[in-house]
Amino acid sequence: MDSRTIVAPMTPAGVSAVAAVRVSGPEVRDVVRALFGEAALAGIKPREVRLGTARYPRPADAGQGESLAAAPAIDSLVYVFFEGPNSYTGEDVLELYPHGNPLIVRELIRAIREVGSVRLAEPGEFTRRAFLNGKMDLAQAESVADVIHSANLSELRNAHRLLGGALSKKVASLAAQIKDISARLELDVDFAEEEADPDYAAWGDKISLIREGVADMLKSFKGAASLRRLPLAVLYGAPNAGKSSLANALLGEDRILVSDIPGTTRDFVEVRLFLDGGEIRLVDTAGIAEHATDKLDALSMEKSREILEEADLKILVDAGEDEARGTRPEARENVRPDFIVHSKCDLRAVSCPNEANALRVSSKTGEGLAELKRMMNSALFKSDESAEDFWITSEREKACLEDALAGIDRALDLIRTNPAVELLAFEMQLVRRALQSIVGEISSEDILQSIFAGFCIGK
Ligand SMILES: Nc1nc2c(ncn2[C@@H]2O[C@H](COP(=O)(O)OP(=O)(O)OP(=O)(O)O)[C@@H](O)[C@H]2O)c(=O)[nH]1
Ligand SMILES: [Mg+2]
Repeated sequence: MDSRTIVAPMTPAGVSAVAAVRVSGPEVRDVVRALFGEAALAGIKPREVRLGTARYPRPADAGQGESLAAAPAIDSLVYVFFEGPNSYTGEDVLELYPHGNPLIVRELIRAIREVGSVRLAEPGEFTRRAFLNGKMDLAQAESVADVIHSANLSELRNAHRLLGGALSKKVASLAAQIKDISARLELDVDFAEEEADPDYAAWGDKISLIREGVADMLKSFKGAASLRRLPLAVLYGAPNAGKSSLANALLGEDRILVSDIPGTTRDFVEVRLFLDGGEIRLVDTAGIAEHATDKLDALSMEKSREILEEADLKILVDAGEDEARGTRPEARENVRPDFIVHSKCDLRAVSCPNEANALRVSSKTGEGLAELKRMMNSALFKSDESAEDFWITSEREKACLEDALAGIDRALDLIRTNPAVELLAFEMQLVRRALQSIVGEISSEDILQSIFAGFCIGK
């Protein structure tokens, strides 16, 4: 990848109030001149918000007499110039905020590409340049993608912690401890003749402590599969218990068919619900009766059972009919509920108490709905972890930590056999290198390629 000036839209294609386009590289000043004229370039100040009319650049061979004002306008827009190294990428950067019409964005980018040797940016190329120019380390660069793709508040907080350098700091501290151990080991190598055997037990204790730090980080790993998956809450219970009515009431709209005929819902119905902590999948299932009335009924109930197996939160909707029949609702299909909703409480007297894991709710009057949402939120989204807590999300970082851990275990094995100090020093070197590659102190072109290829254009 070359270091030519790059341009890309930062916002998705579509109609919006405002769009954003970013330009980065050595020819940014030429772009300002071409779009806004010589006077605009002469008066430009870094980080100053300006309003201007961007015009199609004049062809290089245009006569001197032609004024720039004669060129047709692309859009009147706001723009900001950042002078390197004080910019996102560390290079000169121009950000433009035209009206959010894809046609304008396309024309603007086309015009910018006519300047010098400006080309379209590859996915993630702005962030890649930020890394190469020392604006952030590799772990932070990877967390930029997490910030963009976080699906709920706790993921977002974690991504911000990583971007703030939480992982980088921890890695740096472990690498420093290893460096310290290595230095002492080397001293031992130098004075091996004069001194007694090295104190292997003391080395072992120190290395074990480092092992704990590495193992903790590894344990925290949550891969993309678990991250991108929205939490799943499932409503289940007897036919006619009011499950679909409850799903509608939670959504605040009549999405799902409701009737007083038991067996109204056949296929399970999935909707998206926004809770305070983020978006979840809410599934309304077909009622599970004690006996299926026909083949279709049996199939519906089978589907309900299947989706219950995947659920993060199983909410039993109980209208009190099981109780009236003398069976326990909790025993329904042997599925243990995480929570019981005593539904239709507007129809019932005090027969349904509010307990720790149960709630009186009426889809008709709205009683208990806000409380139910709060409870679903706290069950599905972990509330504030301490500020130092974070989890790692990158497969690459996980692999580096696994390498480090394997090296540490080899070192600990060696210690048990009273080895030559050189061998131990060598293993610790490898561990340190594995840790350093997390933040990109040691990285190859292939690794960079695979990391930034997963980014979106314009980031
Ligand atoms: N008064 C009152 N009636 C309710 C309430 N919730 C549901 N109902 C009524 O109970 C009947 C069944 O409601 P549904 O929401 O279709 O029940 P369901 O559990 O989805 O039923 P199936 O899909 O057949 O398993 C309908 O006539 C609803 O109007 C409530 O909170 N109060
Ligand atoms: Mg239903």
